[in-house]
Amino acid sequence: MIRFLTAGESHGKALSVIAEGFPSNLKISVEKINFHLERRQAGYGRGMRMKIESDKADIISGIRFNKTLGSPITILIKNNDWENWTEIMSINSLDKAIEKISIPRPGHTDLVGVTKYNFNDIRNSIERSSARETAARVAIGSVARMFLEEFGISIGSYVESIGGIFPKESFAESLFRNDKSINAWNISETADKSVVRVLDKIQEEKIIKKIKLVKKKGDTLGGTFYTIASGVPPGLGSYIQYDTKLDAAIAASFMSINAIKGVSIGKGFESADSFGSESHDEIIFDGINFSRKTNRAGGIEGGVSTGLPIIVYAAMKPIATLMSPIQSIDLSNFKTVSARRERSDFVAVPACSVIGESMLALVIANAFLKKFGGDSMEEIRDNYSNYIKKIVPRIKKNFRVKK
Ligand code: EPS
Repeated sequence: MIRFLTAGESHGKALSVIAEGFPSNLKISVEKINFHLERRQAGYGRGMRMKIESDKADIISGIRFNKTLGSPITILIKNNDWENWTEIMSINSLDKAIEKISIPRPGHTDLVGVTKYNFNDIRNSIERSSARETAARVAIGSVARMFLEEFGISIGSYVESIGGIFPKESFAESLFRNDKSINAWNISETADKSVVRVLDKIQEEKIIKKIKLVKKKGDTLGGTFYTIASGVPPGLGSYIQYDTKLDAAIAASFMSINAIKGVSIGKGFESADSFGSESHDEIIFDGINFSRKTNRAGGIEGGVSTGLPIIVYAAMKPIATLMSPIQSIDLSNFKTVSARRERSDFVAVPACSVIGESMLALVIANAFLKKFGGDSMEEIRDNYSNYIKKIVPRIKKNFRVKK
């Protein structure tokens, strides 16, 4: 189905992504890609780099007259900062010596990177492991969103906590109650109005205060965020194999985002402490469709989508680069030293939530194509509507329900 690869170093010339598997005749708006790229760059607590960059998608292949061709889609995102790094990131070897980095930062890929790839300069692993790479994922994730929007599926997110500061009342409870028809993108639009992407004003003020303090101290913060997909039909994913389960694919994709240390679906860890009667979602029939009284399962049962919103909760650890560094070892002399300081962000949880949206869009688009796949949008639309309108009639027929 959808396969994609990203390439590019943080301070290299550009980032790029090449994706295959999107059908033909999908309408593409470059403005929409740029809109999500801009959302990823935002958030209070980011460092100086985001003042240098202004990420824009440069489409190289796969699209003609604003529609996909079914051929590989390639998108480039220029690194504005590259101009300041042409020597350090030179493709060709230089006559002059370039300063090597020998002090690893705990929590970053510095030590594991040089260990694994046999480098004599930590710069070689910093560049690719940087979260800058996620701009390429957001670019292709935006294409996945445009695909999903054609079928009424929307994706959104908001930040639940930063530095342990939670809202007085969690909005997630209303998601689990399934008490209103949720449009995931509307949640995102509300979150986007906050500089830290939270839904609670008082919480926002407290978080900003804490980030200011952390900046002064030269420390960093992590946090948690919810990512939601609404309008997802029942039947995506499968319970047949470990690698066909939708929740497994979602968890893997979120874990692949830089600095993510925890992922759960629906009530997740909390459900481990509840009774079965308080954990599962009672089945109802509203006269037209099956639904549930609640959505504690987060829209997935047995690896298959239930038709209710998919709810993913993820935890991001604090950024590893500290201006008041913790202990490390200088690899050039094995002496105990403080870890290296380097320009970085203090908090990137708001950006991370936008990246979560992109990964969720890609995973759902992939599962959608697996179920309804065809070469063109028209073919997929037929497959989809045929399935949807026959769900209840088929159950009635199979179970011999009298009219
Ligand atoms: C990052 C370090 C910072 C971040 C970067 C991730 O960049 P720099 O080293 O250039 O100051 O700003 O994130 C991005 C550039 C981005 O686009 O998100 C790191 O070390 O992982």
